[in-house]
Amino acid sequence: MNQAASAKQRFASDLHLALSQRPRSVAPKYFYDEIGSQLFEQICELPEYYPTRTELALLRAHGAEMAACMGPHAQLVEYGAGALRKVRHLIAHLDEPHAFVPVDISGAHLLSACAELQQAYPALAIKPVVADFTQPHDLPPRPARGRRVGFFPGSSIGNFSPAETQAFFQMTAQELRGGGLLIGIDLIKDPAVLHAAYNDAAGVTAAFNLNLLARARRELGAEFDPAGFEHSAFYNAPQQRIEMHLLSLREQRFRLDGVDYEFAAGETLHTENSHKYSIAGFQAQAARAGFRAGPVWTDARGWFSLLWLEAPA
Ligand code: AVI
Repeated sequence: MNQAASAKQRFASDLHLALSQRPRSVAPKYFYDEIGSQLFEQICELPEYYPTRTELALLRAHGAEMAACMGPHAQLVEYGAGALRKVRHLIAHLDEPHAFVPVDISGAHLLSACAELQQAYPALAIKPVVADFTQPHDLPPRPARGRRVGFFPGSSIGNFSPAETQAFFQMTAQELRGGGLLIGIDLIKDPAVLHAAYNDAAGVTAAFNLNLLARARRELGAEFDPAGFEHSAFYNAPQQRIEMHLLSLREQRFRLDGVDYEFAAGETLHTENSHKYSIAGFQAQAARAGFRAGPVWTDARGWFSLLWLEAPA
């Protein structure tokens, strides 16, 4: 079976599983087909969605200090690399970097982003790794002189479950031992700000969420009435997270591969959690995997932070 066919089969079996359980819940990775990835790019530009521009401003203002934490001759590994826009603010300040190693599951996008980056930094050794970084993967050998360091921006960690978060810390503490990790996190704040960020006036986040169902129709031939579902996003204060759901507006049937799934009015398919953190709480979670807290950079409103975490040898 080729890669596309096996990805399609995994989507189908995960969706069957999601629809069979109560409460119904599916992994947010299924947002990101071509259309979903474009919608996410648009979300990052929305006036209400502050994380991307806040993190970029921190990188612009403090990239030199962050690069200094990484040290000379560093091998910089970016997890889930995407368009490679943010990392430029580190690369520009790194002292004779050994190599840049972006790790991403989407090979075609990764390679075209690397080609663009290479034009801006012709002398930089770029060694892309096409892999799911949450699964066991190989990296190029460690640098002889500098340290191996990591970069995980965007508060992407916020979309992980607590178990996945701990697994990520365990994996990176090992992979980056003797180096460190620079990680972006979205902070706990006024729920009204969070609500606006995930319920934008232009309806882009709604389209992003609903694209998961549209994708099931396009790719898997799922049969349902798209008008029967609505985007729902709210702050769950006890769990300190935004939850996104697809809300069934009435009693209806969703058919996948000839199997009928009944939705009651008001029933949801839970599509994403986006955890929000306190700095101390996040550092405590990382410490359980052995990371030691280092410098922290936060914007004036206290909405977003980049944290340096040292990984002991
Ligand atoms: C990718 N991730 C960090 C985004 C977030 O804010 O949790 C995904 C997103 N979902 C809705 N808007 C943006």
